[in-house]
Amino acid sequence: MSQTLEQINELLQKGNMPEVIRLCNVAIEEGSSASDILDALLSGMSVIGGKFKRNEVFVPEVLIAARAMNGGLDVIKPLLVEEGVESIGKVVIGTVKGDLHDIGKNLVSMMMTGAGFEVIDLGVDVSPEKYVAALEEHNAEILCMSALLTTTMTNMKAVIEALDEKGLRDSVKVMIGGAPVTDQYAEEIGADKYTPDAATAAEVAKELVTA
Ligand code: B1M
Repeated sequence: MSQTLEQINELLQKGNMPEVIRLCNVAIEEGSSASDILDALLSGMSVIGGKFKRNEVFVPEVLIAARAMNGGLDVIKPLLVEEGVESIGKVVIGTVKGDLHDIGKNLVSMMMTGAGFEVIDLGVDVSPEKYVAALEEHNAEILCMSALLTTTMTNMKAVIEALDEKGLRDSVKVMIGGAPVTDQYAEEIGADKYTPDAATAAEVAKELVTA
């Protein structure tokens, strides 16, 4: 890892958003690839995640690290996203109701855009009604839901039930993901696909619309 990438990793852990943003731009000028910069950001976030788990840091520290992470992601977004790609379909994405974690969801959103999808990002804490309304408004082929909490992943099921009630279930492919989510859970709630990471999610979505 270059010195700049190491600094990005360390400053992200300290939650220093302005410096993370500056150094991401420096790394690009130095010729680092977007995926190398993403690795540096993710590895810094993973250190914070471990410390959070062991009660060595608390919510405020995690929150400022997450802000720095999102700041860095914004810088590399144009590099991750291929320009001038014709839309291959529409994706509605959001983090489920009660859940405020958005870093993974933002990554999925970027990868989907990069794969050529038009992405309608509903943000966090998205109710079943809001997902349904967005699918109806945009006529999207794919719905992606993210959940990071064992207590909120159950809301994915509520969304699928709402789609059923509205008669929309057969017109949309439902993809789910997030740390506590599994293949088995996808099967249990009747989702079409679980994917473990953002890059795989984009690949699978492409397969779904071209199948
Ligand atoms: Co939270 N938090 N958090 N947190 N937080 C976790 C998730 C936790 C595992 C930490 C821990 O205790 N070890 C734990 C959950 C425990 C559980 O339920 N089993 C936890 C907790 C408990 C909480 C609070 C309840 C803490 C509290 O208040 N006491 C609280 C809940 C708030 C709420 O949501 N209502 C809370 C709050 C927060 C912050 C606000 C401080 C902050 C979020 C800031 C933000 O997102 N803007 C935060 C963070 C940052 C984390 C950790 C440290 C990091 C999550 C992250 O961004 N990872 C996390 C610990 C951890 O995961 N190690 C933790 C990086 C991201 C790239 O990974 O989101 O997994 P991830 O996304 C991956 C894949 O999962 C996948 O792609 C990405 C990789 O390419 N993916 C998808 C994600 N979504 C997908 C959707 C798809 C496909 C793939 O659709 C098709």
